[in-house]
Amino acid sequence: MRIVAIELHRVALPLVRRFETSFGVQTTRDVLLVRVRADVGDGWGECVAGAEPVYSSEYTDGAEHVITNYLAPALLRAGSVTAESVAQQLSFVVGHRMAKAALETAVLDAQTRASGQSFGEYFGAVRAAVDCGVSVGIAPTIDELLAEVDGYVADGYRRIKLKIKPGWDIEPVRAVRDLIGDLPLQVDANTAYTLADVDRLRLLDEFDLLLIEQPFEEEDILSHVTLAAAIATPVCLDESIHSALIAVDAIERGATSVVNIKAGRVGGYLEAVRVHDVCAELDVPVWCGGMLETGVGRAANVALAGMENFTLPGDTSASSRFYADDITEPFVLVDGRLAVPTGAGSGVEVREQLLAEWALRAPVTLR
Ligand code: SMG
Ligand code: MG
Repeated sequence: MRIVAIELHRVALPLVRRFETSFGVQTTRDVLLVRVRADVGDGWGECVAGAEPVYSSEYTDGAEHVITNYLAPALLRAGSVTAESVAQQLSFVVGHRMAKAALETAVLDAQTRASGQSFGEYFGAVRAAVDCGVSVGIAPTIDELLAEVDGYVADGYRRIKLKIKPGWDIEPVRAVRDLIGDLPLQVDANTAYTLADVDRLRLLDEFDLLLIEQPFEEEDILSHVTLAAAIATPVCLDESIHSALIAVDAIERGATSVVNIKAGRVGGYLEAVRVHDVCAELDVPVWCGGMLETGVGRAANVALAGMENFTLPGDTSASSRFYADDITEPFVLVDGRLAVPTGAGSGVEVREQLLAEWALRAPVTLR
């Protein structure tokens, strides 16, 4: 295809409840949506970067800057672009995977809409609906945490994930385990611990958790190797996994026995599929992470999670987990699952009216 224009939309969505993690409290999502206008038709992509560089080095304004000044001009100049060519065409820019992923996804959406193929078909999804988990933030009190978890159990979620940090770990996990019985439970530390905490983290073994996600900092594969050898709970990397190459390295070194796959973190869905594939070859199960996506990103995540080796429930919750309404038709949980969209491309439509209503500013068009 030939790309005629690239539109950058900035939209603010209030969260239905505060979301606290070890790196801060979020009450709204400031999202960058990208529309590629091509000779074959349009496509949408969502940039998963947060408003501030406190979770990942990428953040929304930074992503918009690198897209405006480097990535979009390269694709607009390229002449011919396909979803399969984007990564190579953008490889002159180091890093900025979330920004690159947004563009690649928009190109993939345009390409597959034009050919009539769904994202699920393109990725090789083998299931029509995916098991869904929910990620639960740090709460002001254990009682408030239990009330929130109770609501998600009533909604039908098939797995609970608790955010933990030093000072909010053993007690909340014990209370939630007592509340939910044998419903699958896992924890996510978002890099809040150090090797000095190994004895504390070992106390989690008693709660029969599916996994502990990213206890140590992103660059520190070695400490995860040490922890994995010291505790029974499986260690799962999230922030550290920037590519299929790193996934293989971390698995072979014994740092991770389960992998959280997020397309934004690895530079797009094509690389996410490769991470899935290398993990499958190494017999390592994967699950789909979440970045509080709107329906645009959620649709693609659910399609990805339809692949064979996504054997654990993902952070693919319903739109209502974070938002009162969604920028696309909302994703609704049915029996603890979300249906993989079957329409061409991502299979969802951006509601232009809401896009205009929720806009932080007028869209920018790059040509
Ligand atoms: O989309 O359901 C979701 C959020 C899941 O907890 C979630 N994501 O580290 O896994 C993670 C966090 C990162 C998001 S906070 C920026
Ligand atoms: Mg995580």
